[in-house]
Amino acid sequence: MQATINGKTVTFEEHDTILEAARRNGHFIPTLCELHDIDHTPGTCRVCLVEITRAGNREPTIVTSCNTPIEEGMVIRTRTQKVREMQRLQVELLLADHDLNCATCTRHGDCELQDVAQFVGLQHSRFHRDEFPRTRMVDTSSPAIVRDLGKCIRCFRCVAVCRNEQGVDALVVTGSGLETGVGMRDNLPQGASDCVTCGQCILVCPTGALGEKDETERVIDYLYDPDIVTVFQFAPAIRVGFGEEFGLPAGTNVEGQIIAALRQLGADIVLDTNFAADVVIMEEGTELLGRLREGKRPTFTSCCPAWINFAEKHYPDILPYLSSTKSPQQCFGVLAKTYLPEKMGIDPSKIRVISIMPCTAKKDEAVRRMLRIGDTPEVDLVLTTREFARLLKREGVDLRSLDPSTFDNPYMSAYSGAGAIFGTTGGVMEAAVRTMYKVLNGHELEGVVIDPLRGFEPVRTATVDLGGDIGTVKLAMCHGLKGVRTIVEDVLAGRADFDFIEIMACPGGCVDGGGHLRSKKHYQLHARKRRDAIYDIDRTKPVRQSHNNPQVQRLYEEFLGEPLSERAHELLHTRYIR
Ligand code: HC0
Ligand code: SF4
Repeated sequence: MQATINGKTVTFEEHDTILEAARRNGHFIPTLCELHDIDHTPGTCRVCLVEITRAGNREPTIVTSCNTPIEEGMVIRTRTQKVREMQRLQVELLLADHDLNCATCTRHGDCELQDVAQFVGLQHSRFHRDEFPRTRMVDTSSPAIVRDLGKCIRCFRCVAVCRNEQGVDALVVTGSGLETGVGMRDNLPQGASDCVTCGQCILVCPTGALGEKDETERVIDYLYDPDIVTVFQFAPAIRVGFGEEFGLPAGTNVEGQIIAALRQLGADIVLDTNFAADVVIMEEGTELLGRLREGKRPTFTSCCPAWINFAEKHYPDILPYLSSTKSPQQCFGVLAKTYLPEKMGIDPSKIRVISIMPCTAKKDEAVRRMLRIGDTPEVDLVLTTREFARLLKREGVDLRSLDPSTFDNPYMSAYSGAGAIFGTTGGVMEAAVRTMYKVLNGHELEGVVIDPLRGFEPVRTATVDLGGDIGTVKLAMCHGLKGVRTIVEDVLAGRADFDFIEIMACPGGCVDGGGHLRSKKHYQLHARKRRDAIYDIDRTKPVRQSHNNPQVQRLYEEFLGEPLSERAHELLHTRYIR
């Protein structure tokens, strides 16, 4: 089937829209609401206008290309004067109802609305108001996410991703006509809503309407306070996603540059969440073996905080099935304020633990009331990948110009390949198998990779013979909360036959977390490359099992005793709220 776009013949497939055919043939049409990766074409922004003349028809008409099917013999023009004028007017109208405080917006220079305004050649906005009326609220009630409705252009991508990709359905379209907007279900503030703070809505927002709660100012306070000892940790997935913020190819491992950047910022101690991931395996693996011996099945992993929020808010009956082991972020925090000061002779009250995470829900986790040591939070502050980039730019540090550095702390920085693969889906499970096998059999598992647990399918399963008194176990991994809903309902209804289930709330796991860099016009663009980079780290690590991490062995010998010891229980395990 053929049509013409701007005088060139294009071929197309049945059910193609004009926009799809144009894209496939290299013709750019601006859009703000449409997002192909999540099959979202609400037609609300109306900037994808084109002029068409249907076969056998002489009169051209203007249509929105995202939801108009292309037809045989159709003549399409994307750059006529009329199209350009109408697109420009449309963008002017969008800006008339937009808080244009661009210089103070976190999306400044990285905003799809700015891009489109440039594309249509808008040099003056006739309807601009110096003072934007504050009738549209800013919701700061969540510890993790800020919604600034003055910057919302009603594309409804966030509603679509929350409902269709995550199955949480916390966001809804509110009002009608000029009052149309996006709100939380039942008109609740975000902090009191069903939102689980996964941050997937932020990844698709074209403007600054959705973002994390920015904490860069507080980090700078800590860094320049001579009485404070700053202890930084960064998550498994950060090192393979952060380079993109500075223009490096997706999947570049910038661990060494991150260490160097933190030192240049003035960090006192730079450590690694991956070390704590190894500790988690020691605890969670031991806990799992105990539960299997007691006939308790299945056990769900507990390291993903949006999953914990989802379980608590949406399926409280599943909570008894969750591992009690804290996440690596929190195990790190508590050890950095107990074990580390004991070893290094530091006053624990001076320590501030700062995490760099590809995740918005980690902010939520850090303020949970059961994750405190007395009055002090285990983790003082969480920066997303995006905030960490903002911090470096604010402090004038260019990641690309830095020579890679290495960790120098003998207590909490070494990690195994098992700790590294936490950052991608199936990694926690694979890491646990490596250690449980050794515990049960006294020798290492041959061939440490468990292929069925690797991949991108939303649910993956494997049957593994662990040997010893446990024998064969059935494992499952599920990422993306829509699939999680199904698996949880199956477990509660007695329809699921699994021993251990890994859950990651974000589709793709932490390598595609809601705190990572946003890809304009795409959702989950770089997950594959980031995941492959994580597997490369595992492959090249001399130590690939958590129990063989010498710093983990030292932690148990000198501080914790055994996994699940009284001290380990007190520090590394938690409970959930019904
Ligand atoms: Fe993850 Fe984690 S693996 S949740 O995705 O378990 O954020 O990267 O830091 O805590 O380690 C995120 C990533 C972490 C934690 C670890 C786990
Ligand atoms: Fe929905 Fe996640 Fe956004 Fe909350 S953070 S509104 S759960 S997509």
